[in-house]
Amino acid sequence: TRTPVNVTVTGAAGQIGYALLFRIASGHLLGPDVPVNLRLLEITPALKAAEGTAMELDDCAFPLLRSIEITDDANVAFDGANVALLVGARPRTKGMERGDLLAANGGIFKPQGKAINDNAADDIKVLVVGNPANTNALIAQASAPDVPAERFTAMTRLDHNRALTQLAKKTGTTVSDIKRLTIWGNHSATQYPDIFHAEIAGKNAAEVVNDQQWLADEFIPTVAKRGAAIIEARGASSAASAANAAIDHVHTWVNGTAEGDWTSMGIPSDGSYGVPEGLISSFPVTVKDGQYSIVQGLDINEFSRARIDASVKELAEERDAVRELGLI
Ligand code: NAX
Repeated sequence: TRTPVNVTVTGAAGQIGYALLFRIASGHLLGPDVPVNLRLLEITPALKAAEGTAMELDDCAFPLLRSIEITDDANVAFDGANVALLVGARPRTKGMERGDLLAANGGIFKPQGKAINDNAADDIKVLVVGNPANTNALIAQASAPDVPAERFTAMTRLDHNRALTQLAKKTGTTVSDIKRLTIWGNHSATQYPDIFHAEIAGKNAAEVVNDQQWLADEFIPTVAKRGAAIIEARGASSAASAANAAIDHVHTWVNGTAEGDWTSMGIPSDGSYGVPEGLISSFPVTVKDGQYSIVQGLDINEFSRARIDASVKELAEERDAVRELGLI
């Protein structure tokens, strides 16, 4: 049997945590033959709720779940961690300026980055889900100088999955017919879902759609504003779909992309496609043997260029703001 993998989840008592933990424990994160030790990090007032979730995990008698540890100490939570899902974050509340939001999240992601640096396993892989995810990932990364920078990633897989379904609906196809879709930029309303390189059952997606107005006025805003639409409909933000995307992101990172396809991940830029080096931005990536690489050589048309640049500009502004706050 395989050695158990240590998986740390922060914000474990939150709504995404509740949707995520059961799927990790049942083998969906890493595979049906990989046992897991769960480490749940929460703030002190939420420890009791995390214990309640742990009781339910116990009651599932998952064969792959070897242990559950609950703590409010980041050094304990990340001790020996192989995979870290950073879900807990400070949400934007009414009247909060961007600077306040970034500072509040710096107070969370800076110490967590340091705790990862000091305690995690050598093969640690980090996924930041908590918003603003890309910049929170940058903050954590900056506090973990001993961890290779590329191990810090941010989640745009939910945006990717949202785009897949919107495109399938529009074209009367299924999501499994669609390949090579890309989310570029920030996980925010400026993100750019790109179908110009996507294929639907082997045909170019933009040609199949052949409707620039739908693309600009419906598809892109629907994907980019989906989070707000879910809140409006459900009275609460995306939880199960966000947890599902986190599972997809890590599963792909560990197990690879399918031949002929790629996915979207927020990763440190190496300067590809004019995205300044170091910004954590979403790119098309293939994954093999636990290593991702940016898909190279795509032709970026004017329509795409303007949208990628706008989202990257926002990321650069966020980076400058956290730099000014002394967080990176
Ligand atoms: P909840 O408010 O339900 O849960 C957050 C949990 O984090 C709470 O239990 C809180 O006690 C805990 N927490 C706060 N500070 C912590 C710290 N320092 N250490 C450990 N735990 C801490 O939020 P939920 O709906 O679960 O969402 C979590 C985050 O995901 C939010 O920032 C949200 O904006 C973000 N999302 C990101 C998405 C993405 O695609 N990247 C989509 C879904 C979601 O909106």
